[in-house]
Amino acid sequence: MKTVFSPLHRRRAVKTELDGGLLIEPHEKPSRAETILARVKDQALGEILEPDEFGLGPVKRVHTEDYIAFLETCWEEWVAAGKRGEVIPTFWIGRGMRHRLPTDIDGRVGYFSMGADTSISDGTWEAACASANVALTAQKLVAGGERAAFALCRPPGHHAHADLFGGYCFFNNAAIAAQAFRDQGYERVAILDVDFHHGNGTQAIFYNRSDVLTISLHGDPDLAFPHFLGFEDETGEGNGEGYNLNIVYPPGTPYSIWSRGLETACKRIEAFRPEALIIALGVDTFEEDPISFFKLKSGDYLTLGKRIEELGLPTVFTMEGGYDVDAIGVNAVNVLQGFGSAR
Ligand code: B3N
Ligand code: MG
Ligand code: ZN
Repeated sequence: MKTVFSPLHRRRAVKTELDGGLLIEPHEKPSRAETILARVKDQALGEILEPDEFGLGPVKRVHTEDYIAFLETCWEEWVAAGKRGEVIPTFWIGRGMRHRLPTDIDGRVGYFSMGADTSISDGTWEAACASANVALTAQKLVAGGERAAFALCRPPGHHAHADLFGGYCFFNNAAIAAQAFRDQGYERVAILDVDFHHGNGTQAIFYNRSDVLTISLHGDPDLAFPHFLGFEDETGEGNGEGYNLNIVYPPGTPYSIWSRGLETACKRIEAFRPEALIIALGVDTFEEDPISFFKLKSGDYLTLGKRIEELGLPTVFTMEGGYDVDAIGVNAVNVLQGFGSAR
């Protein structure tokens, strides 16, 4: 399987994450992608390509113009306003307040964010654009006839809404790739999110649509980020009714339980008859992950990859979460090798 990787991910190297009232070293750090790349090389998974440049056209198919413009200039605006630290939102739209985009940078940062966990500094824009290009290049490979491709995206994407950043995400790489398939004539596309966290951005982007099926398996949002979306009664709206599926699990969930939801997801995908599949691939379901609470083991990721391959669909894997850096390479590449081994 070919891997698409951009060294520009290194431009996203923020120093802070607000966690438990402290500014800590971010969990989402450059060594994550470097460790996965090293494992791809070590295992000779296949050719490694740099992404093509697609410009902002495909990004604008998913994200709003005002949000994209904000992301492009927010660091410069922040610095120009005399702020001394990294961009961290402080103020949000509270209940009863107006959804009106302010001029002031503090107001704009709050307007376009879902939390204070995701700092922004110099280079975040370049890395986010490169990450979208990585996903689009993998999509192009698969549309061109490759059975599957691995988009080694960093920063990740599945929390990003059309006009919201947070959960370490800026552009929704999986959604951008899915929309690219649609724009190239694919009638139905499925997105299966196996990251520990709910793919809230992906759900929201396609919630009213029946052409992109969105499924996420994740930690109960009653107990875990993103806290305010991802419950099982969210099934889609309007034309999209029945085209969103959330499967939630409690702390301590092992693969033997998690995989029952995977079976439900696979059955739903088969019934949908998609022409392409996107896997939002997070490995923060791992038993040693520092911010999550499932109990998957490294060997389970081989089994997961094999089950995805059995769907028999052209497949793009977009990298999402996973914070045990010592294991992230083995676990992510195990999914891809499990996929390869089933042929
Ligand atoms: O949820 C957290 C969080 C949970 C536990 C932590 N511990 C135990 C140190 C620390 C943080 N933070 C909120 C931001 C989480 C973003 C999740 C990103 C992700 O992987 N999405 O798929
Ligand atoms: Mg998920
Ligand atoms: Zn995650």
